[in-house]
Amino acid sequence: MGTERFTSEEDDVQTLYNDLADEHLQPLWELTGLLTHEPAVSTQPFRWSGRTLKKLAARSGELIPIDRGGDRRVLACANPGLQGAPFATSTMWAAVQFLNPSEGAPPHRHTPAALRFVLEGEGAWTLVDGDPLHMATGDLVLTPSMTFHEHHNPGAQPMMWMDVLDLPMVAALDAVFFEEGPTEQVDTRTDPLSSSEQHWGGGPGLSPVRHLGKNAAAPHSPLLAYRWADTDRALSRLLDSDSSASETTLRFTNPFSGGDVMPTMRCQMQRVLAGNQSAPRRQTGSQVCAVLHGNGVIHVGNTSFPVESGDIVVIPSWHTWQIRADAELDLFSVSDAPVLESLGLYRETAE
Ligand code: 1HN
Repeated sequence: MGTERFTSEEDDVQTLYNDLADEHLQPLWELTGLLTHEPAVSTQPFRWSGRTLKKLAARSGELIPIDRGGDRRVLACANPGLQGAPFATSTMWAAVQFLNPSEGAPPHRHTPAALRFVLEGEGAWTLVDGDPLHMATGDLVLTPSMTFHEHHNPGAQPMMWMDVLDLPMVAALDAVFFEEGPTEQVDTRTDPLSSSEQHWGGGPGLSPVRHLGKNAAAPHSPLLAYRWADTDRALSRLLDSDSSASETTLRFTNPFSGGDVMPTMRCQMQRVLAGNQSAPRRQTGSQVCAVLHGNGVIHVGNTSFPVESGDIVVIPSWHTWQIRADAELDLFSVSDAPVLESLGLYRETAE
């Protein structure tokens, strides 16, 4: 396809523009919208209802076998601002994945990093490089870049969870690689405690000396599962420590480095007590949020979404957002903030 042919009323300038277009060149002086005073954001504020996601995922579970298309039964959240792309934000994929009892999704690995967050249910396992990680409500499970991963559900109930990947960002960088696993067979092991947690989940601030040196080069957390019981206890203690506080936020961190769990995605959990509003905030970079518990309203830019547990909400870059909790609200969020921070592009304002 040719590049845009600019027009001029002066004949010799028009001739120049024709010659430029033939050479795939564009005159900057005719271009507008390249440098905006503030980010020109295509990603739109949006909410996917948890009830609807659950119903449509269950219908997919009845109709669609798991081996059709990518070996995963996944409904991608497609942001209406992104021209039909199956992306929740310009940098992040978000989706729900559904597994029937006794189903398995075979191993593969890819450069885009992924995480799973469970909004409801339990009884499925994700194996990360062969390590079986149980999944239950409120748990965060990591599948860092290029780790083999597979899922299976030995339970009696179907299971659904949210997937978030940095796929659009890795695709924009032309760095997507994908490989099938060494076997077609799903590994159906179900250890009660993963090896990752045996080594790194022993207790607050306790790191195994034997493994400390080994993780130095890894860009992601060696702890691959963050359990709801721990997150819940930490949130409660933070709020108990300050009787005037009406909200608090925890960041999921790499116990080895203290940094984010993965180099491209930041994970946090915010609790807003019933009858309160969080402070309004805005920052560069986009967020995918999921309501774990409670209900209320999330204001994003000029839009207000009534939310309840199970809902997924997108907060685009540089949009002011605020939470109103009608019932105590726990909001899990994933953002691309580590990337913006490491590139010197992170900005934040408290309104
Ligand atoms: C993927 O590997 C999974 O392994 C889920 O569960 C969703 C979306 C895009 C690309 C890879 C999974 C995915 C995905």
